[in-house]
Amino acid sequence: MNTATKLSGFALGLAAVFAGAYGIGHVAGPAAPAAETRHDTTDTDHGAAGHGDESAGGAHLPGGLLVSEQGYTLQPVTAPAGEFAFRITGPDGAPVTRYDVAHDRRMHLIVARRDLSGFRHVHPELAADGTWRVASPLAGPGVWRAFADFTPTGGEPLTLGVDVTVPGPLTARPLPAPATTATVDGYTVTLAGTPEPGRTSRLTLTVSRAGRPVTDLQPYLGAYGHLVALRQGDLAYLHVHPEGTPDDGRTPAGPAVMFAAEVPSAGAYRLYLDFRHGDAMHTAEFTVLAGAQPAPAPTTAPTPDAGHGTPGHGHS
Ligand SMILES: [Cu+2]
Repeated sequence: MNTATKLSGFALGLAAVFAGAYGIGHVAGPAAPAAETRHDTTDTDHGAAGHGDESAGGAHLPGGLLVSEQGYTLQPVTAPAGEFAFRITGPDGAPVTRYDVAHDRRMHLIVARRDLSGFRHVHPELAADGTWRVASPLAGPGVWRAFADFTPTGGEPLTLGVDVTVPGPLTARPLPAPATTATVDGYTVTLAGTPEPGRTSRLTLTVSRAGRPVTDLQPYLGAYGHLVALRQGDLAYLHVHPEGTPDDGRTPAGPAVMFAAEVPSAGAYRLYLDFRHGDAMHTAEFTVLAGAQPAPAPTTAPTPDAGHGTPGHGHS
C-alpha cells in the first residue's frame, strides 16, 4: 500500500468524522473527475463507520496542501496596503461568484506563518466580480500560508492553500513545546485527549477564567468553539468542529467543548481553538504530538554563512 492509498483511507474517514460533528450533510457533487480528486465530500451517510472506506479511489490528501484542485484555484490579487484580497477561479477559468454557506459563512480565510505562528481566522467580503477582500490578517514579515475554506455552489467543500510573503526582517520562531494548558486574554484553556493517527480521538478543551469554569461561552459560527489543526512540516489543514451545537438543547455553553478529530499521521500539530466570550474572540494555541515519535523536528536550518547570520534563530 503506497502512501497515497493510505492517505486516501484517512481522508474519507476524516470527512465522515467531521461531517458527523457538523451535523450538516454535504451532498457529493456531480461525477468527479477520475484523477486528482480529493474525495472529501463529507457525506454524512458514511458516519463514523465510513472510516477506512476508500472505494472511491483517487488521490486523497488533507486539505490546504494544494493551490489548485478540482479545477478551482486560489489566486491572491494585488490589494491596497492593509488589505488582503484574492479570487477563486473555477473550472472555466473565471472567478467564482457563487458559494454555499458553511458554518454561517461563504468563505473562511485562515492564515498562519509557515513556522505556525500568527494564526488568524477571518471572513472576507465578496465583491460582485468574485474578489474577496478583508483587512489583512498577515501580522508581520514572513512566509504565510493562506487557506481558503469554502464550498463553490454545485461543487464540493475545498480548502486551497497558497504562500504569501510579507517582506521584512524575519525572526524564526521554534514550535512551542507540547503542552496541555494555554493561556490567552486572561483565560486558561486545558486540553484533554491525544490525537492518534488513523483513528478518531476525542479532544476536550475546557475554558476557565480566574480559576472559575466559563459556562457562558457565546456561539460563534454555529458552535461554541472552532478548532483548526495544522501539521508541522507541511501545514496540512484539518478543520475540526465540536460535538454538538448551541441550539441542540443538550450542548452546554462550556466550560468544556468536545471535538472528534483524526490526524493523518504521527507528528507534531499546532491546534488553534477559537472561542467567543465577553463579546470578544479569543484563540488558544497548543502543540500536540500524535503517535509514537520523537520530539518535534527542528525547522530552522543553520544559516549558510554563520558570520552573517540573522539574530534570533531558534536552533541550537
Ligand atoms: Cu470561518
